[in-house]
Amino acid sequence: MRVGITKDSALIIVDVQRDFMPGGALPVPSGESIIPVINRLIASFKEREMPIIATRDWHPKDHISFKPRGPWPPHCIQGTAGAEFHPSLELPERAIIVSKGTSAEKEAYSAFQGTGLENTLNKLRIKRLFVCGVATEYCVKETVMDALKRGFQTFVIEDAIKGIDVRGEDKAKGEMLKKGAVMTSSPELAFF
Ligand code: VGL
Ligand code: ZN
Repeated sequence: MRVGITKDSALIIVDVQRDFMPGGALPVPSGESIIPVINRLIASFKEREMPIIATRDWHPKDHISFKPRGPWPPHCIQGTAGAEFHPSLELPERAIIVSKGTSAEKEAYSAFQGTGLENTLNKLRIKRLFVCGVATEYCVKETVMDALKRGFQTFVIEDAIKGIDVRGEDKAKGEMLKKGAVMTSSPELAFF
């Protein structure tokens, strides 16, 4: 759907970190393919001085989501190379970094969970969120669901998200649509 990026919009880039990209601990297949698209989005938002928020999974080394307590291999451990943003991601200096999953005993897929993100967005008078990143089935979906619950108009940029597999991606997209997310793509965005 054709969508206007108005002055009350922010870009949210979910978890574009080394560990979620090929070669990392928990890779999204071909995850790096969305990075050039995200870099163009960053340039467009930056040019217009609109907020750019980059989330990162930022776990302590004994995080509850790690095997055998949880489903995942250790990933995005605070301060390690795997937790760094991918080197190809062109994050501007003034990007707002949101760290999540920072408590050992709590899983947090959503960027709104225990981060103060809602407060940050309200202070900036943001009403519309444009979401991209990985993984569609986990952190992208949960972030979108929480944004909708909190009353943000939430747009998912389909050519700038990537999931683990097609079935999971389709299911996640269906769930997001059902709750009111709007699916769009980077060529359909019109900046005002
Ligand atoms: C994620 C699995 C575990 C994600 C984070 O960013 O989607 N997935 N932790
Ligand atoms: Zn994680």
